[in-house]
Amino acid sequence: MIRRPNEIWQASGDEVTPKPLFMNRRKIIASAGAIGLAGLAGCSDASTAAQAQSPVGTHTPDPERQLDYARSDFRLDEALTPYDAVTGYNNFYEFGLGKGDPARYADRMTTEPWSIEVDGLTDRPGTYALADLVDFDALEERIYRLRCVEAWSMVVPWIGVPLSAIIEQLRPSPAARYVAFETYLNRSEMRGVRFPVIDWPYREGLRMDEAMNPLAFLAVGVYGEILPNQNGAPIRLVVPWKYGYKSIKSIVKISFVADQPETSWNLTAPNEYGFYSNVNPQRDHPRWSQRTERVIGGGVFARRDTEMFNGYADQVADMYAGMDLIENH
Ligand SMILES: Nc1nc2c(c(=O)[nH]1)N[C@H]1C(S)=C(S)[C@@H](COP(=O)(O)O)O[C@H]1N2
Ligand SMILES: [Mo]
Repeated sequence: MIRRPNEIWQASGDEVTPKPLFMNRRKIIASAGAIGLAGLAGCSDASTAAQAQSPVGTHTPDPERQLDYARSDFRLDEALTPYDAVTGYNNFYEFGLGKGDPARYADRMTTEPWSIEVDGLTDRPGTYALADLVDFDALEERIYRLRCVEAWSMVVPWIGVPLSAIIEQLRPSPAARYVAFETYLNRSEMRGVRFPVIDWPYREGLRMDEAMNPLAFLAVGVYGEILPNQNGAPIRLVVPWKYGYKSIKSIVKISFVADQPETSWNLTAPNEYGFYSNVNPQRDHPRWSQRTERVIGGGVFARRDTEMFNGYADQVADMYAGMDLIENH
């Protein structure tokens, strides 16, 4: 992957936690019941207040893009990455290699209507409209850390549904041991695909037990609103214990298969990017260390130690019992 020294978020000079971010966090904690409401004057109706208020940064919420969702238990008690970084510092190579390219060019992608083709080892193959697959009355918010393989991370409030709910609805047969995903591909809308950085369309996959793990999530929103195109509208995967590239964006195809599917980065550079791609500070990338990570939006020098499975070991380590995680990186 290409690394840019002049990453735009780093250059923006935003080195302190903005005040709205701090307030937002307090309201979220209050609504999750982690602390009482005492001392939070003005925040008594915490959950609606948190949902209605302006997300962090300069962004003004667009009433047309607001989603209804419930909070859930999947959250980090940490400062959220500012809205402007979550939606302005992206990897979506279909729109270019620069971190600012997706925010600049992804608007050209047509996301409505959107359908998803389902094939392979399932009782319910076919072409599904987005609303037939995702129950928009059952959305929840999950705050997950996204740890990019390029050794930076963000803390993001996603809105969506568990991947397991969708898979159960699609009834894969017992022979389906993996699930594969494909991203939308349109040469006239995606200026980055003329570069053969990878063999388009972008492809990813999970073992079925990984896909059914309660942490695996399909996001349709972020920061209380419909996903912006640069974050993978209208639907993208979020697999928080794996490097960010597993979290495939703008999904148009789901296939249930018996054998381990091909995945884009593994095809491109197999010694650098494996199929599993679990976050692992013990296994350095051949060209850089994975022991620490830069905290996006936390200022130029903000770093943290990378955690095994990105901090989600309690929920996922069992799935890899007995596996050599250096070999199976
Ligand atoms: N289709 C597609 N999905 C993708 C990518 C991509 O280039 N194309 N980049 C991945 C990488 S490397 C990361 S780190 C995350 C970034 O998600 P974000 O921009 O929403 O933070 O998206 C992943 N999903
Ligand atoms: Mo990434």
